[in-house]
Amino acid sequence: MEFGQSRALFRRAQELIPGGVNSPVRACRAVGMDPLFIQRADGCHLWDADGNRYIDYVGSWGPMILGHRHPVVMEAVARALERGTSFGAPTDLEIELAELVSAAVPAVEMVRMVNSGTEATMSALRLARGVTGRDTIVKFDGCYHGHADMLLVDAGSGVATLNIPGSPGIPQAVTAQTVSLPFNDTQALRDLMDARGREVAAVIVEPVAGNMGLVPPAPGFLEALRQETARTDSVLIFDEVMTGFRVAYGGAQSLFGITPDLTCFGKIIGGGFPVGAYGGRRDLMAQIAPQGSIYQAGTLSGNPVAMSAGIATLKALRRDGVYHALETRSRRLAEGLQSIAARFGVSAVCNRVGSMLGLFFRPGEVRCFEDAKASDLQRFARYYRGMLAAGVYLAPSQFEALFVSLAHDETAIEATLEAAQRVLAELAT
Ligand code: HOZ
Repeated sequence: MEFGQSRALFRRAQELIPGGVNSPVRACRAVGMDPLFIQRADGCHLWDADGNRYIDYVGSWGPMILGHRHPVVMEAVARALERGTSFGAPTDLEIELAELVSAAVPAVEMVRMVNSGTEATMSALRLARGVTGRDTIVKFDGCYHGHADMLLVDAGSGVATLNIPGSPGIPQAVTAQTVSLPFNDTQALRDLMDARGREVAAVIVEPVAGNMGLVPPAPGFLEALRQETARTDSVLIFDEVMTGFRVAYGGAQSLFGITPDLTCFGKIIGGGFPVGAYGGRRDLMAQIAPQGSIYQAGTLSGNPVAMSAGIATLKALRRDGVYHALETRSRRLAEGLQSIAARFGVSAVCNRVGSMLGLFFRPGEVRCFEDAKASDLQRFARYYRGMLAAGVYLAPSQFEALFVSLAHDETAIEATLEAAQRVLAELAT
């Protein structure tokens, strides 16, 4: 494979853009490569600037659940563009997307559109602090809720990938209000809430952790979060930026049967455009300005083009058989990867919930960030490079998830497994 065009673009990018990228993980440092510059995408495929074609399991880090350039999304966007690109004023489209989200996720009685998952989580936390009059927030190690100051504590995603202990520029006084506990450690949560529950404004969690690789909730963990927050009158926030409309149409909360007070969304609800949202109990959401006094705003919030893409995506996901198809293909991929690794004696464990997967290069279960961090990162990097050379585009970090889309048909899944067979055979040697 030739990468000359990507290399030239990367050189140019580094002159003006820090690290040559607009988000750190995609710089591919953890896998010892330079980033590929993408020229176009279609279905489950990406083409880089040198014309190399890949089967794409990044899917823009989650949003592309229908596959790239899905006709219903392309048509909706084209129709929206006819009307104009941004008005900074309400449109019917915002109501339609809000109705779709609320119908899918009954815990969302009211919802506010924003522009990213980061905005959604920081706004939900401001709301929780505002309504409770408390300052402390509880999160879990290896979960990543965007890059707001108070949340960059033992975080996953790029913070884990680049092994950043805590970012300069964040006042210690801000992170002092954040407690981070081990994911899936129910006892640690109960102990904390026994001791300090009445100081806790909110407990925020990725109900399925997707930023330390993929780590499902242990039985009883989410139930304990619900019980402890209810007992201490603190707010339970599910960060469903990745899992919303992904692991089920109603998100992880419908899959696991737990009702949070607030939910954050992003990725899929924007259909590939920059959208986030937070919503939940009416009595809480009614405290947001201008209905209430807790302030949050945004010029491009509810952008009509982005709303149209989100509406088209959610409507397409409502069709019969969609989540069954995602489940079947994702199961085949996960089981295939696991059995190929076993056949070649490569210590690896594949976690999966619906169409989100993580292959960790280590023996035994991965239940928390400490487990994930004990993976063989060098081996992951070799696997990544091998798969890329075989035409499979994965997230360039052990601490990110893989996303299967409806465009990943049997041919794509089997081609991926054939590539994995060659690469894992080589890794075994
Ligand atoms: N932090 C996101 C993934 N979990 C986005 C990474 C990127 O866009 O580079």
